[in-house]
Amino acid sequence: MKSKSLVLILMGSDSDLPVMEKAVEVLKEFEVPYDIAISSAHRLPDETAQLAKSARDNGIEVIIAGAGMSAHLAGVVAANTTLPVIGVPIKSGALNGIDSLYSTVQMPPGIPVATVAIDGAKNAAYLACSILSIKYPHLVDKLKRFRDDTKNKLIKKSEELKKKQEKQI
Ligand code: RP5
Repeated sequence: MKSKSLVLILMGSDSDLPVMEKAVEVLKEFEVPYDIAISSAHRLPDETAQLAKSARDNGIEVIIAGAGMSAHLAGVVAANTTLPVIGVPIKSGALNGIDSLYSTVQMPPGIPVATVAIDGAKNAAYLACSILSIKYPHLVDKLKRFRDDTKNKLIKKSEELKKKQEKQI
């Protein structure tokens, strides 16, 4: 693990990578150093517990954990660390992510997992940036700029739509 990484991204399988890469894109955009690993709660239980237990000492400040089906990864990670854990339920298997959502979000009191939407890896990364912004003020500016950009793009699209509509009348 790189000592400078602030966010640890974990996923239950390499099949989760296409979704979890969305979190990577956001962290890159915000220039937040991260580490990434495949670590299944079921197939690599000891390794997963060890990663979670050692994360704080390794300089990690937020963990993002994505898994599909009977998704216990985020919960097991949260059980083994007091760092904030953001869970990403992944759409996979016969129940299309409803199973992962319930497995990730329905944690018992005392062991929270901040759960985002099914396949919501982007929001997991934005939330990680928000948490980190408490300690790293430059992230506050980046988050504000990002939201302003999003707002301005939408206003522009709305104006373009209006013009298009007016031409059709
Ligand atoms: C979960 O089972 C993984 O997170 C993945 O979403 C799902 C299927 O895993 P693979 O069979 O594709 O490795 O543990």
